Amino acid sequence: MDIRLSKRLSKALRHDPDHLGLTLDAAGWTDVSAVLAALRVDRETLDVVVAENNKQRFTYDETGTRIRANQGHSVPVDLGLLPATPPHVLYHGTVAAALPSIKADGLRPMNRHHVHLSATRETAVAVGARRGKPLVLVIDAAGMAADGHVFYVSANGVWLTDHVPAVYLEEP
Ligand code: HQG
Repeated sequence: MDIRLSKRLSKALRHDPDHLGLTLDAAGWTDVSAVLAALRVDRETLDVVVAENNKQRFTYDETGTRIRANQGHSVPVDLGLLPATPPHVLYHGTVAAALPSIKADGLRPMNRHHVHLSATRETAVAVGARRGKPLVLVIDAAGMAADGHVFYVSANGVWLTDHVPAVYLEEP
């Protein structure tokens, strides 16, 4: 799989469609034909990225003519995700430098639409390692849900919520 192409696709479908002259609809979809032209790749190459991407970041619609990112957007899109009941605990991978601010404010979505949470510690380690020595926070997701916080799960299994108040974070 072409990792560079995957990263360009993430940028186009999550953060900066304008740069390639693409337009996302309200739910984040755009025409596959426009993506192929903008990225100058053929359909087979794109199919491999969609199918083999290690996080299943992209989805074709049922007709195969449109494509979107499954999560991670900074541009305003409504993925139409339905609330879901989370597992008892979820994990968030970060780095020690962020901890004082996280302890004060809880987890914030920062530039994305939601706080991104992982179902496994292993995934959270990988997420944190993007920024340095990974530090994994354990989140009392069941407690949050019981207190009325809403969770969503993206098509590729990333758990999403608006804010994790610090009280639900287990100190590392
Ligand atoms: C931190 C990747 C200070 C947070 C990954 C993180 C994930 C705070 C950074 C997905 C904070 C935001 C998302 C607060 C949160 N004060 N720092 N109050 N609250 N932070 O990239 O979770 O490869 O937006 O800990 O695998 O790192 O793109 O979020 O370090 O699934 O598909 O602020 O992105 O997926 O960074 O990563 P991000 P994330 P993809």
